[in-house]
Amino acid sequence: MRRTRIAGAAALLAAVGTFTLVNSRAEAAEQTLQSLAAAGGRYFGSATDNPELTDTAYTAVLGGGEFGQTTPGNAMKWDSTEPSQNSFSYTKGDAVIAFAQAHGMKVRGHTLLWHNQLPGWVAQLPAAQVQAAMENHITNVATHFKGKVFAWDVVNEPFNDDGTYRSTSPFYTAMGIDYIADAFRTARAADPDAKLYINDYNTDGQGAKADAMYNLVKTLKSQGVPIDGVGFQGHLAIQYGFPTNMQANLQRFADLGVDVAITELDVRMVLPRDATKDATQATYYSNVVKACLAVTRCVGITIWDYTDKYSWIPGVFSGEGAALPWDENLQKKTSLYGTIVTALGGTPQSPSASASASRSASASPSTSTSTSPPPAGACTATYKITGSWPGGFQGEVSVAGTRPGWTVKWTFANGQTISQLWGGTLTQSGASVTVTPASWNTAPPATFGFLASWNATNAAPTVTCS
Ligand code: 9MR
Repeated sequence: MRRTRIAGAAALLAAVGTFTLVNSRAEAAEQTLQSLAAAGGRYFGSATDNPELTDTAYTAVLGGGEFGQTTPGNAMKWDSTEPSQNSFSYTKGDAVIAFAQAHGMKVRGHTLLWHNQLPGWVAQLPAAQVQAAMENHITNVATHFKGKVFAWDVVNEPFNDDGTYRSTSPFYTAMGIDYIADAFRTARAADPDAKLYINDYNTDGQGAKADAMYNLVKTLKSQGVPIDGVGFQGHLAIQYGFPTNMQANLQRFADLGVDVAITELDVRMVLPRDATKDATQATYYSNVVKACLAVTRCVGITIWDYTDKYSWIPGVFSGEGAALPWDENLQKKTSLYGTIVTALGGTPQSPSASASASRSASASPSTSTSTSPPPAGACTATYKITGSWPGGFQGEVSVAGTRPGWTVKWTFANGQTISQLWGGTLTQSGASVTVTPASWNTAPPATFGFLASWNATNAAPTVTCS
């Protein structure tokens, strides 16, 4: 119905305007991985896990502004959320969501369907009951976290390294490859707003496994299966070489009409570290960041936790590790971090500059007496009319910058009234509109949309973000 009206009124698509107002705090904003990624319209995130959330030195960095996104490493997996059939537990996932919301980070749901970390009862189900159990699991978990995650890894790791399907997946065994389309459709029905991803490792560069994933995504798209994105885990190791043509590989997926994301980046090495290995590792990180930035539809980068203290690597690959930008003592690896900053388009701060900054802060206590410091960061908002028909129009506002918990305001000049808004909370009083983010949408880059009425004139207003 609305589509007809939009098409019929194409001629009225006047006043499509874009107005941007840059908050003056921009210059003062601290440079972080997230602020640099956000300046390019992307997020920079770190995975986390529940046991670590009690480590206050760890959480100070995780929630301290470096990261605008997090992925729970284990909390939302099947063994955690449905340990016995139809008995659901969300305590761990809710704890990660609560931390993220308190620190302006958005959350990637991970993962609805995986052959690992399945409770024993799933493997014991008769084949005829697997589909119903799978759909029940996805429906319950995605419904619980609806509005709190911006994306889901719906299907995780469907392929073997040679590009064949994993026969160890009970879903594949019971349903064949149809389980994948069914999982996506079930997830979409439960949470229509979350971006739905398929996610795998060793697909970062071109090769048999990436080709298999490419062909699958192409088929799913052609069948109208609701898939929005492809996650490239990015578990790299310097001894195995950098993935082949990573940027071109990401781009060919994007060209299928899906988003892409680097979802679990880490770069391990055979221990001990040395200067040569560190330099190779830094190049790998830099190449991944640059590959993502070069692909418009690459929406963000997540490292698989930020510190070697909590990395999964040493427990799985004996004698390997040192894979992350912070070491096991939670100290930033200055050179690696600086390389990532540079790849993101920033300028590494010299250690002496930051040391003198903290010295001068402690030398003038009057500057640190405020008990509630001003919220960090700056933001910009861009208003767009995306469709218009007689009496009505649809709009979209994108928020960029570094400010978690943004507020966007404008004043309509022609009596327009919003009837419905998604992605945020609306207050419209006469002509003035104020929008604050939905809980899952607090960290830029963020978008919200709305439907509104108009008459005669529909000028795009000047929008502010604070
Ligand atoms: O980081 C996760 C680790 O704590 C778990 O023990 C492990 C169990 O398989 O899963 C880790 O995360 C994996 C992720 O869910 C999927 N891709 C590979 C990751 C590393 O194994």
